[in-house]
Amino acid sequence: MSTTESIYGKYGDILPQVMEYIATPIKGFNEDAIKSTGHPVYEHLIYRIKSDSSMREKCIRKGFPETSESALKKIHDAIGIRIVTGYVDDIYKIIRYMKSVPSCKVLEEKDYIRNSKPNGYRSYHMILEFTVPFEDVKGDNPGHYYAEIQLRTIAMDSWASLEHELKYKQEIGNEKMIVSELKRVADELASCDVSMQTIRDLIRQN
Ligand code: 0O2
Repeated sequence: MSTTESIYGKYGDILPQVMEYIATPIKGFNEDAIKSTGHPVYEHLIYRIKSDSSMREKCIRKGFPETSESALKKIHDAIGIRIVTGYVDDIYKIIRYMKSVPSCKVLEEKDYIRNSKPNGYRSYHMILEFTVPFEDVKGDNPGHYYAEIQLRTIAMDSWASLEHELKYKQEIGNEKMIVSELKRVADELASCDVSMQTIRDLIRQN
C-alpha cells in the first residue's frame, strides 16, 4: 500500500458511518434516561476515528504491516468513543447497557476505576466488537468492526487531560514533584467522586 493513501483504504469512508451507527444506541439510552428520570446518564459523548498517522505509528509499534486489515482487524481502536459522566455509578449503568446491545460483544475490559494505574489514572476501558450493516475489510456484510470505549467521570477526564500533557513534554523541570502531585490529586478527585454521588443520592431521595 502506498503511504499517500489512507491506511483505511476504501473503508475510510465507511468508518464514520459505522461510528455513528455504534453511537446511536448510546445516545438513545441517554435520551431514555432523561425521559424516565429527568437526569442524563452521561454529560459528554465524544468519538473519533484514529488519524492515519497515529494508526500507522501504532501498526509499526505493534509489529503489524501498515494495511487496512491491520488497522481494522488487528488493532481495535480505529473507532474511539469517550463517555464522560457526572457520577461513577452512571459508568457502570452504561456498561450494563452496552452489554445488553445485541450487536455488541465485549472482547476486553479494563477497570482502571476499581484498579487505578500507579500514576492515578482512572477510567473504564472496553474493546467492543459490533456487527453492523456495512461491509468490513474481509468483505463480510454484515461486517464486524471494533471500537474502544473509555468511560470516566468529569473529574477523571480533566485529570487525564492534564496528565496527557505531561506525556508530550520532552524535558520538564520538577517532574518528580509533578508526578507525585498528580497522583495525590487523582486520589483526592476519586474521593470527591464518591462524596458527590452520596450528596446526589441525599438530594434525590428528598
Ligand atoms: P492517546 O494519545 O490518548 O490516544 P494500546 O491501546 O495497546 O496502545 P493499552 O495499554 O492496551 O495500549 O491500552 P489502555 O491501557 O487501555 O490505554 C489506551 C488509552 O487509554 C490511551 O490511548 C489513553 O487514551 C488512555 N490512557 C491509558 N493510560 C493512561 C494514562 O496513564 N494517562 C492518560 N492520560 N491516559 C491514559 P493512547 O493511544 O495511549 O493515547
